Amino acid sequence: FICGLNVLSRRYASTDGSFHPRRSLLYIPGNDERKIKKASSLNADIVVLDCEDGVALNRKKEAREVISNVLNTTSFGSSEVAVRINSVDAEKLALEDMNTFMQSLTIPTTLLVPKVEHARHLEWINDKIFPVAKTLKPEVKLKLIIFVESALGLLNLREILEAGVDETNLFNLEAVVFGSDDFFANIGATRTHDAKELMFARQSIVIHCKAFGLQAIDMVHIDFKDLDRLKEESIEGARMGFTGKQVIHPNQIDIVNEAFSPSPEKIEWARELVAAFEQQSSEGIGAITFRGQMIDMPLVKQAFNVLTMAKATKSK
Ligand code: 1VU
Repeated sequence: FICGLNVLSRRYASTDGSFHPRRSLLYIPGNDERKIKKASSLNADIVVLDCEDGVALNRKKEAREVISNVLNTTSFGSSEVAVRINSVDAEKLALEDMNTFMQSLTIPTTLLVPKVEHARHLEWINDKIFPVAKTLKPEVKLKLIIFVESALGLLNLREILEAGVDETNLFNLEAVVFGSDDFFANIGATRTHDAKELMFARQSIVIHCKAFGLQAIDMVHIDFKDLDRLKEESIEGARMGFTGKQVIHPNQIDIVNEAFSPSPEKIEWARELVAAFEQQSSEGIGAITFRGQMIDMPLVKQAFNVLTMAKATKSK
């Protein structure tokens, strides 16, 4: 049993061994200081200061300066603070982003890298982007979150993640984000209300992430005034196995946090199941029943995941 728990505690773990829930991942354009400052009073699990799609080409420099300044002067409470740099394809911009942030007094602990399509992109990130961090801040091992936003990225995801979780990397890969809008454009799909045209891609991302012990972050709901659909889509994503969802507006945060948090009933179920499992296995009983059902290890693991998430989000 203990062995099982050790396996579980490695899943989704951070560099420091702790678990960071990322139920809601809030984007803020990096050059919009007003919105960035507002984020410190919001309840997002992770705040993403964006240098990529949320910022026009002629505003990139300004965005870097605003972000560096804000990192040094603003507290974001219990929210994790991350920066989305430009993509591997925009090599020069990505390196300029990284050089600026690593010279800040306070550096972001988590980097988001968009549009990853090949395992060699991960190698480039490790060889070109992270050495900047290693040189300038040798004491910190940064966390990495990557985006899948194209057919090629999805097809190559297994090799990408194999390269990503290599322990010799300079970063700790923790999550994959589904970049649904670029994905739509890339495959030439037409968006429908219930997004059924994305179902295969979403399931595929969940499965790849789970196979490598990573968090899976679901698509963004861009119609930010339609909160009813956001709720449905968030519940659906959580049921599919996603661990969080991207958001673009403060009004989306609470709905998403709730959908990706275990309910009180689920927590009670998990507590009782783990207790029953521990007691009955200590008595040497092989076939274990709980509430009339047979318990096996996958169910115990599920229960343990529920308790881990409940503990991590308790104070939020
Ligand atoms: O009441 P206040 O004036 O103090 O605040 C406004 C507004 O500033 C604030 N707010 C935000 N604060 C932090 N982070 C945000 N993302 C954010 N969005 C808004 O909330 C108060 C109410 O805002 P509002 O309802 O008047 O909305 P706005 O017209 O100000 O803004 C709407 C947009 C959509 C422009 C805004 O929410 C936004 O910029 N969102 C992020 C967009 C983005 O980053 N897109 C790229 C990433 S998503 C992606 O790549 C996949 C498609």
